[in-house]
Amino acid sequence: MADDYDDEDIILDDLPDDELVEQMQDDLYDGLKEEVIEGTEILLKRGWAADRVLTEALVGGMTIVGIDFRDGILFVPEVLSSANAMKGGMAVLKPLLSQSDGARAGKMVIGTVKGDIHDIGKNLVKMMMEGAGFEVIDLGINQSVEDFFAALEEHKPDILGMSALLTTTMPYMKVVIDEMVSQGMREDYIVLVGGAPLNEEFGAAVGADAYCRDAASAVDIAKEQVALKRAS
Ligand code: B1M
Repeated sequence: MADDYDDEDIILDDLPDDELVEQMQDDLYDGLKEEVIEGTEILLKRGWAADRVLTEALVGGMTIVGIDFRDGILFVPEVLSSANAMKGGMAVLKPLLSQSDGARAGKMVIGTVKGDIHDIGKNLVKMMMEGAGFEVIDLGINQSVEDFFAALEEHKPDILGMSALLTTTMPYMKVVIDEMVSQGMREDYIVLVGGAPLNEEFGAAVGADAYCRDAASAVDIAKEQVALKRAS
């Protein structure tokens, strides 16, 4: 039936790389998890590095979703299914991004701050940090000062990482850092912050050691900061 020509008729494996990436971005947009997983596997089979699949196909697709969400074209349920499709692709990439050569580069506790339930970016940071040899304790979303402090006490990490995706929740990072200062424990930890609405000025203003633009820079900055801390 001519009318039935839709995504089901597309054989992903027959598409050249550029069209496959475009198709995967469409599938992510439409929340088609199985197709996103299949596309991810095909690109890997074709020799793409895991971080390239992540950046070009998955993060690229989610950027388009973000624009249409902002513009009122997509709504929460649709964005949730895109996020679910993205997580499907990320699960395929996880073992590859998390391969490490054994030596522990350091320990990090990370969470999304109170009031905020976005976790895709944080999860990526976790994967990339693990891939670089860090041990990462992921507290999840909606974390209060008390939650962060309990985890610091329990795990004694080198780094506290905080994520926020909302302009309304990013100030909570300062609440956590200020409380660290008042309890005399700020200098015991490297504090790294990240999330789409943040920038370097914000990181400095809240008293973090650094703002991390993306997961790859989080890894570089974490390595640098841990080396500095160990040298001092
Ligand atoms: Co939300 N949402 N959302 N959302 N959502 C944004 C953030 C928004 C920008 C969309 C828009 O309007 N364009 C907007 C915020 C506007 C603002 O604050 N100015 C927004 C809004 C308004 C909302 C709600 C309020 C909508 C509503 O209910 N009316 C609501 C809030 C819920 C809450 O948190 N209380 C809401 C809900 C949701 C969903 C649940 C539907 C879903 C989240 C699903 C999930 O995470 N499991 C969702 C999504 C998916 C998005 C967008 C579309 C995508 C976010 C994402 O995953 N990006 C987002 C638009 C956008 O950002 N383009 C949007 C991909 C990810 C890889 O990037 O998270 O930036 P990112 O992470 C990067 C870096 O930032 C950095 O590294 C990561 C990897 O490179 N990084 C760190 C992040 N955290 C780090 C921590 C570190 C280091 C680096 O620690 C050391």
